[in-house]
Amino acid sequence: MISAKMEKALNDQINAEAFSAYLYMSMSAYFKSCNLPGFAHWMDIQAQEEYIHSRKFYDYIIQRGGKVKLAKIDAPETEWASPLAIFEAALKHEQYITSRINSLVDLSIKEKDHAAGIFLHWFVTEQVEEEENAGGIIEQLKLIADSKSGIFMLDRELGQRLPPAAGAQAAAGA
Ligand code: OFO
Repeated sequence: MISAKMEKALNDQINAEAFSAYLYMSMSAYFKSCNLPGFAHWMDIQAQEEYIHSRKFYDYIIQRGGKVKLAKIDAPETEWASPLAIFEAALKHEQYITSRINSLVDLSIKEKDHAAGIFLHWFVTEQVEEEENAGGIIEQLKLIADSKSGIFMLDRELGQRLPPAAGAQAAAGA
């Protein structure tokens, strides 16, 4: 069993991850409207990953005998000034999610909930990758600056991003 406090905190995180999916879907739609299909594809894959994150919390709550309580998802932004502004917003959002995961780990320690602590370790590692991904693209966008051919090349590169399951297999060398 999980405590009522942990159950509430994990349910809140389902909502935060679902909002992440919504945010990246909105960013993808914006890139589509700018005729940048590769950037849009990258954000679509990101949104799929976020859905998987929300499901991990959903499944864990049920596995531990808790009750899943889904809540309303806030509306994300729909307009940004540039590709750089979008990725800066994505990085800021990921840093916020990292702080939430860290608070959940703190709660697991406070409550001596070792199972939750182990479950949350995957997210601690994932957040390192999430911040690195967004930060890396920000660096590339800063180098490209206003170069249209640079944006075109990066769009092609981001369009190669593999979907979550295939990406995990490739990383494992399968
Ligand atoms: Fe972007 O890692 Fe979940 O929210």
